[in-house]
Amino acid sequence: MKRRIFLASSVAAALGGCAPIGTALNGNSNVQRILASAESLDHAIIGTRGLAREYKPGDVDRDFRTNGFATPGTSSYASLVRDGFRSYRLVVDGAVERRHVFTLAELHAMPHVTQITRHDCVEGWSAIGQWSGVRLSDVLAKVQPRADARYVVFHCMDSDESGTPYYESLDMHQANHPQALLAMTLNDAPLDPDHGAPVRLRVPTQLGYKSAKWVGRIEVVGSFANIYSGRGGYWEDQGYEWYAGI
Ligand SMILES: Nc1nc2c(c(=O)[nH]1)N[C@H]1C(S)=C(S)[C@@H](COP(=O)(O)O)O[C@H]1N2
Ligand SMILES: [Mo]
Repeated sequence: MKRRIFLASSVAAALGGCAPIGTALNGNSNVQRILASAESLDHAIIGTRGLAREYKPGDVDRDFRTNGFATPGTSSYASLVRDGFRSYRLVVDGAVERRHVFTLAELHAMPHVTQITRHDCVEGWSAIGQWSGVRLSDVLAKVQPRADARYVVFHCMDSDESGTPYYESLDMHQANHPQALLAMTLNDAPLDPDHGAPVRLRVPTQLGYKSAKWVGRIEVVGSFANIYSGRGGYWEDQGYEWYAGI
């Protein structure tokens, strides 16, 4: 894990961020507020609105490796797999006008987009895959984020050895990016359990750890200060940068 953190911060440093300062001062709420506003400045400069490169079918890596926590070993996940995810529900709630619980069929009935993009993991490997699913922005439009909404938090169905769940977050701007998908297929096949079935986030403009697998709930919030250790993601709580733009 130390190695992962080291690699993460060196990647952040290589990207031109001020990782060591940011990490050391992260505990201070005033500093966090300043960093949060600097982050939106970053987006304007780095161009989070810019599009990640899209590739051609011939570029796809047929063997897309898996990484991260093990596929959820819980009995509830096992029963989801057994019934072909018919009992899966995606709860979208929090700072929204109309909380909604989506079935997989409902998600499949929404307009789908397909993109061939590269996934970059901080551990030093990449893979090109063809993903399809619904735009996160379409799902958010359905629930109507309130004026106080600032972040979108993805709660996952897996957890570490001590039982702490994986989670991630994007700000509203990143969440409405046209390439931010709730992916349901990889390389023309329904997402398999190891790649995050039935629904995972795919954010090709950011490092791999942002692309949360096994998403069970999407919570729109004004702040993530009170969610787990308050830094916006499982790995962020261990020291990774929250902003992981490539
Ligand atoms: N829920 C969950 N999502 C996760 C992870 C994880 O451990 N749990 N690992 C992340 C990391 S570090 C990477 S590189 C990618 C790996 O996705 P893949 O297994 O489909 O290659 O998932 C990301 N999303
Ligand atoms: Mo990763």
